[in-house]
Amino acid sequence: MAKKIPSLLLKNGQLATLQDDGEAFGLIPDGSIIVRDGIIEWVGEESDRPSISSDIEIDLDGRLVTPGLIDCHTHLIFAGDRSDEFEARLNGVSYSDIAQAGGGIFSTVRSTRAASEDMLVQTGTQRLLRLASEGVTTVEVKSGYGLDLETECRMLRAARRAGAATHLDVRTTYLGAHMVPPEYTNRRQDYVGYICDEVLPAVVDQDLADAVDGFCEGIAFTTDEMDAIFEAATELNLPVKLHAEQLTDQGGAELAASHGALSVDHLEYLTEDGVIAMARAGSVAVLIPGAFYYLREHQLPPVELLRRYNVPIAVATDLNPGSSPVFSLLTAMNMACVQFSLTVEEVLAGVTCHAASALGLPDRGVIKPENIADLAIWDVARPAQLVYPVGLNPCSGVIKGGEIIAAPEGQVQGA
Ligand code: DI6
Ligand code: FE
Repeated sequence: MAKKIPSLLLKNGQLATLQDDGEAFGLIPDGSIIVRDGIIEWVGEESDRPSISSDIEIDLDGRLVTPGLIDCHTHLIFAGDRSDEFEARLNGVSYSDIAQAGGGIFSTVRSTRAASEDMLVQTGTQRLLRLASEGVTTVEVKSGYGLDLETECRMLRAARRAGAATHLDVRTTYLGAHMVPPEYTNRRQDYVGYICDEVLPAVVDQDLADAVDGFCEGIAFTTDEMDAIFEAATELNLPVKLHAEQLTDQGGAELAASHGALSVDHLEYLTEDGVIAMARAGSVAVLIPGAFYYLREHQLPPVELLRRYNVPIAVATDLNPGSSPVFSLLTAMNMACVQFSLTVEEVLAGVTCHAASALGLPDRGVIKPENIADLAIWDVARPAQLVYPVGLNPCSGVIKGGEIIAAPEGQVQGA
């Protein structure tokens, strides 16, 4: 029998609903939320609230409530450490040079191939809980540090198991096209064939992935190679997304858009044609300020063009051991404001409703009836206080699927 989730009333809160109702943040200044069976039943002004009985009441006492945050791009299942490369980069060696010398992603591939599934689950769980402490309730996790069938499946299973060990929802993405592995050097086409004919069908057979991704870059995969992989993914009914135009313009955004990609990610070198293609396809632009910061990039993503063509913008940590060892979505949000000049409202939409679209999850990211009751409660008076400091965590409560994971002290009554 399904577990009975008590009904909940959250009252006297400032609700940043993210509803598209003309109000900044979809804000309801004195609002309540009624949750039943893990689903939002009613949301609105406290004064309009229907009188209902609920098992548990939380008096928010003016606190801000947002949808549970969504980190829609991470590589948080990995083994090993790359602080040596961080040091080398400080001494002037570039990220691409390190990759071409067999380090970078290859270094993490060696460590991850040697790691047990249990070890990956354990470290992955810790990283998920770190994100969760800042109000994150849904996280996307990519493979891509195994590259062979066995390790890729181990990573995806570990991601799912780590999710199950926490209260978070984990969505998994198969990223076999991260790098051409050493055993396929000079046999690139064979590796693409291996992905399409062997790994992808096995991943689908074992139901391990919710989407397929690739790294379209001078040091990784070409648009033609990604085209073949996306064809194979589409045959198997898996949605696609792409790391594109991070270090150079390869036309990856157009390619991804032509396959109806859920999202195209990074995008520093995105052109206007790429923006137009994404707008037509409805692909979300996932911006990654952590990688921009760590790689000390100078080329900014074309935020003005994304706005002009109404391409939805999401923001993610890209949590990975190389280009973005960022274990905090609030920090990534701050970086997106400071480095990319996103507004507070854009950045909050970028980790809620637009991040949900980037994962193809229409049931979350907005506080509205019929959505899953994933909520974050914050000890702040204004949304800007979420992103203004670095290193402060004002999250004082989390509701996941109607269950209270944490709540402000002394504010819960009932049950
Ligand atoms: N782009 C990134 O930023 C990460 N992967 C990718 O394709 C970096 C992964 C790493 O450096 O380990
Ligand atoms: Fe990435």
